[in-house]
Amino acid sequence: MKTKTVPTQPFTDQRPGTSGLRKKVSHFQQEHYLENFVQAIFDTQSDLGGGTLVLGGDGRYHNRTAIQVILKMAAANCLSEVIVGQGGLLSTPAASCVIRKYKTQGGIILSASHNPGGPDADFGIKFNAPNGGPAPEGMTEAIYKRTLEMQQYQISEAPNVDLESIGNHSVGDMLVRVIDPVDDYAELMQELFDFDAIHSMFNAGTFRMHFDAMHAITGPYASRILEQMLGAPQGTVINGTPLEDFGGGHPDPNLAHAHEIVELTTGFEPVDFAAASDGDGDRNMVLGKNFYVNPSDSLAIMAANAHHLPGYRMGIAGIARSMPTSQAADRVAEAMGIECYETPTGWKFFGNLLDAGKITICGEESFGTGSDHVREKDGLWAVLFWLNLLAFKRQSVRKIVEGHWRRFGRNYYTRYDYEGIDTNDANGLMEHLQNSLASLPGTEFGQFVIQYADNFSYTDPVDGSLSQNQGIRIGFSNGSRMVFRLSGTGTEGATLRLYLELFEPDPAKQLQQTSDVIAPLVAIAQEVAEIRQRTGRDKPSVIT
Ligand code: VG1
Ligand code: CO
Repeated sequence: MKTKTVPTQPFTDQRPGTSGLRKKVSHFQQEHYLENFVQAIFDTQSDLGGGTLVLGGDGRYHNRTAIQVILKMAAANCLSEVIVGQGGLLSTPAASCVIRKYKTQGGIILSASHNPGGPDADFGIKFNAPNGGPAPEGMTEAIYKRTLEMQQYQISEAPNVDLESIGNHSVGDMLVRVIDPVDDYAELMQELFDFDAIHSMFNAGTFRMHFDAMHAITGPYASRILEQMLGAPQGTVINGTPLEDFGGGHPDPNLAHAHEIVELTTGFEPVDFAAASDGDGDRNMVLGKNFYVNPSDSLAIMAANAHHLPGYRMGIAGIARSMPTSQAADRVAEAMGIECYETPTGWKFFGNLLDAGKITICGEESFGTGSDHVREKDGLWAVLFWLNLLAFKRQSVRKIVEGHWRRFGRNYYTRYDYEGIDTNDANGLMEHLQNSLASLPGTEFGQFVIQYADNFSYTDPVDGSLSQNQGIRIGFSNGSRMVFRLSGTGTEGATLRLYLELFEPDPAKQLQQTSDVIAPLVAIAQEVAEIRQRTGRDKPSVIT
């Protein structure tokens, strides 16, 4: 095999964000752009030389091209083996599962997750460590530093690999093992959940559900597991064929973008249960009949009920939630006498806690929940968790959630996203908040009195690493809270996220409209952050 050394120049914009490097496809198509980043991974992860890499993506436009490039670079960088999902497909949680199961030296996942796909949309790449989880900050910083000094990369001149045929292939001396992308993941799910109980629930014929794969990666996984293994009727999975542009949609499972599945839970003959996942299969939205489960509540409910399910029968060691996620999980942890850790946004911060056995269940408000079974959030896992819980409790989704509120209190919660605002305006708003922190405590807005205001920083309890500047928190004496932060996954301008939360312990007041309850906090947020004046926006672009 001939190997080429290609001269290149550094790009200065390859610092990974919340979850890898995400840019427009056209940006990735610049000569050497992808190659530089991949070479930086190989240069900094010395165990990959002579080792095994897992490779796959969510099937979006540019996935196949990128996979062929990475395979040739892997061979030229002396890897001994690459495990690839058939067709270049692997959901993010499945990639994590495969990395762990075959004890590889890491994985490269090609995805921009919930961002739209297609020639004019987004692409992304991230490295996952040998524990199966997203590279921690120290690692992503090392990769970024390396990109800044990149002068050359290695690539083999071998022909493309046939990604369609399962089995062994090669690029020069390197083995390329094309695997079924679903098999290992499906096997793991069988170990965690009571498939017989779920099967019986479908068999009884009275329980109806739909799953919306949003033309993204979870189609093949959901069809195999829900329809073939668990006996759900054919057609349970909708939009199940992965498309390079996700059918022109926005594969983000929330009330704004996944309206097709929401409509199946409302209106004429609503189904009992519905769910959707995102572009790369790590997010989930869960719905009952005429009922939406807030992701923060979902995390708390999972933590409170995990011990009912086979994979978690021994109980859970602890819980973690990202900082902006509601404090519903904290109340469960308190009741169970276990720890609830508050981490910065992004799954990479859960890795150490999971590895150290400090937590079993973790999640984020952004439709992400997961456990120690892999090191990524896991959309279909969450759906199976809920299905198993429904089969066990024989109650509706609404009953389960309302019962949880009665027991633990309800954390009313909502998130406002102001997308595509001017970067300078966004930075100005955050700076203004930062400068107000000292003067805010004690300020009264009607019954709301600010108790604390800070910029969240996190010291990892396992390795002591410090992550600063992770978002502005403003807490009130009645337990309410608001959080401001800028997104680290967007590819256009800036996105301001405002997270609002109000705690209601009184069961008689737990069944109100979230928007009504949260309204006073919206007004306070506007006043404190001067959102309208600084961004020119009267209202958010997305409310979840
Ligand atoms: C968003 C979410 C965050 C999530 C991240 C990756 O990040 O808020 O909770 O971990 O996306 O999810 P940000 O920086 O835009 O707020 V995924 O499914 O896009 O990999
Ligand atoms: Co995702």
